[in-house]
Amino acid sequence: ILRSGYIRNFQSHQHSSMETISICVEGNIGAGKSEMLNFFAKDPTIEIISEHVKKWQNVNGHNMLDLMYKDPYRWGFTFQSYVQLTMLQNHMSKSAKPVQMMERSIYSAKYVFVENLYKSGLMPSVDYEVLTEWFNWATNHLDFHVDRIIYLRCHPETALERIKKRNRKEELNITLEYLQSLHEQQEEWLIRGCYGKHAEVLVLDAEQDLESMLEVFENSRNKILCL
Ligand code: DCP
Repeated sequence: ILRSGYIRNFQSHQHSSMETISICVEGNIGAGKSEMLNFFAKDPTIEIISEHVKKWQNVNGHNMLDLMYKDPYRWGFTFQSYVQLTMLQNHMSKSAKPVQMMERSIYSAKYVFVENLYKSGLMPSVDYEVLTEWFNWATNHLDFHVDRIIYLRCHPETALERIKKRNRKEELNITLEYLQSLHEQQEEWLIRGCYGKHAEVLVLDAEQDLESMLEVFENSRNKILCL
């Protein structure tokens, strides 16, 4: 039922050429999503929605991201419900430009992070059920669509290397095992389709260094932008 809402949104969009094309960039922590958005930000026909991490680091003075990493069992629900809200705000925002590109989506929040917290015993089942009900309701009743998901696919080892290099203070204790579980969830969702097929998925090999990735973005521009 929850997927039919999404598919309905997706299909109805297919019939309306006037609507903005909505693209979500997905991939593990450290996969290079921000770099991709920075690259496309130079195009005046694309509206970029990023900066989500900054919001999570300062919820009226509270660093939710930090609290979540310090004690996921206590703060996972609070954090993920805030993530869900910020993602919905992004999905619902209207753009005057023909293409809108956003970092992550409400779908990765649920299918990757919430599922992973629950499966690994880091989220009480009552918290999981409440988040699931909110997610089901929002994706079935709110009017937004996603046309394409770009999956920046890299090995968890590569993601860990990049996370260490950028040294975001909340992420110092991220382990390879954690990234492997997130990777598995992404593969379930975007490659094996275990949560249903929502939007068209374009997989890009994100193992390469930044310079090569920028070339990939340039060469795959039309495919990425659904042109
Ligand atoms: N996060 C989380 N739950 C979510 C989404 C993200 O716990 N539903 C966490 C993981 C990271 C931080 O938030 O610690 C930001 O992760 P992102 O992958 O969204 O952003 P990055 O800046 O890591 O992406 P990239 O390095 O690909 O640009």
